[in-house]
Amino acid sequence: MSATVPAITYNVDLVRQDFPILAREVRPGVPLVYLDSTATSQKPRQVIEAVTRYYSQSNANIHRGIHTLAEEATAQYELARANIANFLGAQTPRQVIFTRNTTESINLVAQTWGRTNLHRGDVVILTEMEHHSNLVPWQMLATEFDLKLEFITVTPDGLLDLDEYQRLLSLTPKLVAFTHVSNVLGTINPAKDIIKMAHDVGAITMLDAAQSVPHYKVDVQDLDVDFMAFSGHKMCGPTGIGVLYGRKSILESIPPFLGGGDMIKRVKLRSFVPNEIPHKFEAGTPAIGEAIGLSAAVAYLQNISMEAITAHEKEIIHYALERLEEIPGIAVFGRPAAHKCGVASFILQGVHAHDVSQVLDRDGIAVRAGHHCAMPLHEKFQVPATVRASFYLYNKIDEVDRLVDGIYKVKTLFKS
Ligand code: 7TS
Repeated sequence: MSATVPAITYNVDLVRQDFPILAREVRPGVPLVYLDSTATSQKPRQVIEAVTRYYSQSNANIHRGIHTLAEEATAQYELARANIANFLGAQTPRQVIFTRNTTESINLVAQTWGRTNLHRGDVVILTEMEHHSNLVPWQMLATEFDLKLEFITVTPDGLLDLDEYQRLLSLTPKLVAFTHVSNVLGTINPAKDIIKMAHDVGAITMLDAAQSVPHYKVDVQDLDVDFMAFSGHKMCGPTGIGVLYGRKSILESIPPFLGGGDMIKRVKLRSFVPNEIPHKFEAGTPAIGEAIGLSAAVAYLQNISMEAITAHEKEIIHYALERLEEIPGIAVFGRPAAHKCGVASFILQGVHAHDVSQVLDRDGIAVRAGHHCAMPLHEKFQVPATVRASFYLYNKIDEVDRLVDGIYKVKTLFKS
């Protein structure tokens, strides 16, 4: 083994104590090595307790009642919105719309802004590295409105080809929608530049931040982005809660998404007047406890500091890439390491990704195998499936060693 173990100053053992699930054994005597945070992160007790506290102390429906519990629940839900707006650097909490997840946030934009602003023949630029969430909603719209979808290609190193992007911009697109960080390659895209270039030709921008907001300090005003989507469950928060951030003037100008209670100011039998933002986009009873849980997750991450989390993950991924690349017959996707966040997707010669994952699971190592909802990207690299190990604030260097030992076991078993 030639890789050097980095000296980590970040106290990962202390962080791990906050996550009850990390203490469990997958089977008797087999501790959990959780390397699947890109799919969903684990939850610290601070979040679990915030949700429990809400349901045990303040549970009521919001924006409707004038009794004490309803007022408490409303105040906590709106405070959660304000905390999240502050975390993102938004100008006002009214720019934070609660949704179920990234997928719903992107669909909201497609069905509201998209349906009112895109017309026959309009160009929408996407990339070859998108998660299906940022492909299918636009494909659905493209079929209905006869739009032209164009794609920024991915280089063999797993980067976006920005020269190609520059060429595509001459088509004067109406929208550029792209992922901040690839959930397969770990590539961190130069979002600020991509957004500026889009604005220079008058396009609106939509950023899929599902894999960036949990790991980096993301400032919406610095990025100058028009729409941004992310999920609570990938950033230590509960499932069932996501966010759509939007530029205020655009949110005010577009129609509502779903119809029902809360999204209206007045209703007559044959017509309605929509509510102000953000309520205009939040029809029906929202995920109140989950929004409060997400706010606790944001507070938890801020307390550690996003910069410290980013630095920790960088050390782990650099070590992981060094160690993985020592293994004969392995191919890791998406180098160079400098552009990577804590994601390593690979194939092992002669062994199907699902078999790798299954054998690793016997040793309690949770990785993901498949196309990771990025089938076009896998087609591009001509592989049906990859194995993906992903790292977050609670992962340790010795978990990388256990992964590597596990892969050697797979190789022995399959004689690869
Ligand atoms: N965009 C990206 C970049 C993602 O990684 C994901 C989820 C989504 C959108 C959708 O998020 P959701 O919360 O709406 O489902 N990515 C993954 C993954 O890589 N493995 O499982 C889910």
